[in-house]
Amino acid sequence: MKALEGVRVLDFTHVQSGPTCTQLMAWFGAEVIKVERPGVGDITRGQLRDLPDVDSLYFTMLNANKKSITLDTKNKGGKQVLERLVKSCDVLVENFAPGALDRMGFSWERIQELNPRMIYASVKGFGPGPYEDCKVYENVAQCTGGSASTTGFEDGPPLVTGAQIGDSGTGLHLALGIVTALFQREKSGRGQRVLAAMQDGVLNLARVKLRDQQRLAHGPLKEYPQYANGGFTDECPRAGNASGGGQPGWAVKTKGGGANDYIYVIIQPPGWAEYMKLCGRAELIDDPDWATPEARLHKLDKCFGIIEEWTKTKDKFEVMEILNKVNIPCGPILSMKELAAEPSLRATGTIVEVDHPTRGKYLTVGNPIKLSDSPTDVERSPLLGEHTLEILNEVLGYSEEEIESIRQSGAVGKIAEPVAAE
Ligand code: CAO
Repeated sequence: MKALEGVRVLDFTHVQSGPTCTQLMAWFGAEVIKVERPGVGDITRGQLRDLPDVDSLYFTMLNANKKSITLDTKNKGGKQVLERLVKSCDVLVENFAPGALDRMGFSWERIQELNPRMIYASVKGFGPGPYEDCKVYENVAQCTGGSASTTGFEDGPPLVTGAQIGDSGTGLHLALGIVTALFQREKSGRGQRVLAAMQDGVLNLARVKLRDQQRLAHGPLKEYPQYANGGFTDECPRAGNASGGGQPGWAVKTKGGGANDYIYVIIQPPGWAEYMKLCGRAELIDDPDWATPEARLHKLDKCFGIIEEWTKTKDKFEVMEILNKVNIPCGPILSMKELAAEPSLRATGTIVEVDHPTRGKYLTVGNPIKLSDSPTDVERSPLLGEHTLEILNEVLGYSEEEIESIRQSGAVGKIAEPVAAE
């Protein structure tokens, strides 16, 4: 028995933010029915393809464990099927452009009429306000949520991060909203609206930077490189690789000189003596110009420079081993190539190999949240419309004659051939 078994999700999501949320729900055991436009499907099926005529990794890595039904929801017959789906699902998740579902004829009021227990969850770019009608993609959210203005080096442009905090981050926020609403429904019997705006989600993840904006009014941010190098304006600056916490940190080079031959090191007060012993600079352990955190604050670049002279003589894994032995936290900069090959991530199911009927084997990131009583089995993503007949018949209870008339109406497009069992 899985944690969300018995919960049926009408998955009206596309691209990344919404699919992240419904994929997680599927991994926790919900039955996720992805509704896609006939002939086209989720736009990501065809985006950034690495193989011709095969669902892209973009799609396959975000839509595991789901079923796919094709449905033209602007067609009269399609709307009728959608109504039946709304009545038979617990949760509707969508991330269309603002107003798209209303234009389809499925406003929140209408959904409540059809199914008062429905949880109607949306990702939008912005919450209510001047930008609420805007379409938004990942990097737009990173820029409008405060991440880009605080990422990068002090003398460089704002930077977006590789982690998809706007899309996948907001999908995670939405998933928490949905399960919370399901929990409340246990007591109230009613569904509710759940909204996760991407700007809000990014700002939530950049919370410490709003902390620093307010600290700035009361003096310089001593852990930022600007404290030694130059000064501050009245806006929270970009901190380069400085630690976001209370202890100074930086990425220093290691042996090899490759793009990812770096390790992130942190100087906590008890670690100073250990570092200086390793670096052959024991004379700095008790030198008042170096011995205390206050004395080091003005010359953190020099401190990390001394450490780097030592780390450059070892590879990043050796440095990690040596520093952890003396209780110094650090993190090698791991490339995607290294992560994909990491046996411990395979062993825990965080990286999973999946087989797909047209693509063959591929790697995906499995469920990063582990429940002791609800294990995750990662299954391949569905082909476009693969479960159309099954859903019409087994979930919605349409007879064969009714299905034939739905087909004739053009509501479901061309029905896919059944896929041979793997
Ligand atoms: N049958 C018929 N029509 C369908 C359909 C179906 N099964 N599924 C979708 N459509 C229609 C929608 O109703 C909409 O029609 P209208 O414009 O006439 O109302 C149309 O397809 C396009 O939907 P869209 O506007 O959402 O798509 P887009 O490519 O223009 O915009 C995006 C994409 C992501 C910018 C926009 O959806 C958005 O801002 N979403 C909210 C924020 C978000 O999630 N962004 C993250 C995207 S990356 O994860």
